[in-house]
Order: sequence, then C-alpha cells, then structure tokens
Amino acid sequence: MFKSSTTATLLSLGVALSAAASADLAQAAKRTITMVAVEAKGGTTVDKEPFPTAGLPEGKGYELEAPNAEGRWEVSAYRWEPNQIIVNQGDEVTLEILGVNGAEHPGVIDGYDVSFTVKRGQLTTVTFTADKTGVFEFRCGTHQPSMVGELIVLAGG
Ligand SMILES: [Cu+2]
Repeated sequence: MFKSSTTATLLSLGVALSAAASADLAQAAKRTITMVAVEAKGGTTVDKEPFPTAGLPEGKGYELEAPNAEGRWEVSAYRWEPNQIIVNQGDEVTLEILGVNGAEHPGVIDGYDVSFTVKRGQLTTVTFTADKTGVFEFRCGTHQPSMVGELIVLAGG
C-alpha cells in the first residue's frame, strides 16, 4: 500500500517536472555557450606502435607526422569543443569561443550569415538569433575536414 502510493506520488512528480521542462523549452531564452578551439594531440614511438600506413583525409585539420630520428610519431586533429550546439528557435545565442591551439580560426555558420575569427588567447563573442530551425554546419575555413560542428535549432512550442 505504502509502496504503490509512493510510486503514484513519484509518477505525478515526474509528470509535473517534465511539464515544467517543456514550458521552459517553449520559451525563447538568452543562451551563452562557452567553446574552445583546440588541437587534440597524441603520439608514441614505433617500438610500441607502428606508424599508420592508411593516412588521413586531406586538409589542415588532421596531421600525421612521420617518425623522427628517435622513432616518435605524432597525430593531431583540430576541433571545436563542443561541436554540437542545440538551441530553441527564437533563442538569442551567444558563443564565447576561446582560441587555445592554432593562431587563427576563420569560422562560419552555414545558413545564418554568421562569420567570425577566433585567435589564440582571445575570447571571440558571436551573437545571433536562432530564427531558422534545422541543422546548420559551422566550420573553420582553415582546418578541414575535422573542424566542423552542427548548430541544431529546434522548433519553438
Ligand atoms: Cu581552425
């Protein structure tokens, strides 16, 4: 008896909470998303792992350095972090992007006529209203094909 009434209470609480979450989602909001432009790096020596023979896609986004005199090889990839941004239609979105690796990253968001440049050690602020729904690619003009992301704008309630 106690158990089933507890379950019923928790269920109604859950319904109330999800209703509140839906109400929040339906309202346009100011959203600030903190991002970084980074280069993920790794490396090892040929005595531990052989140098990969397959190669990587063309472009400056990926780098695979052949073994040096000591047999050490390196691999790296430039990326936006995070690279998936989900907002609601109507939100006023601010991206605050810190350049950590790489001198400069010229960025664009397709379909939004938004462009910006991120420089190492500087915080670049990009503000726009997410007025169109859909999935929009954002990318760095220099570091392809790795430095891409998706802006996902969900339909308003
Ligand atoms: Cu870049």
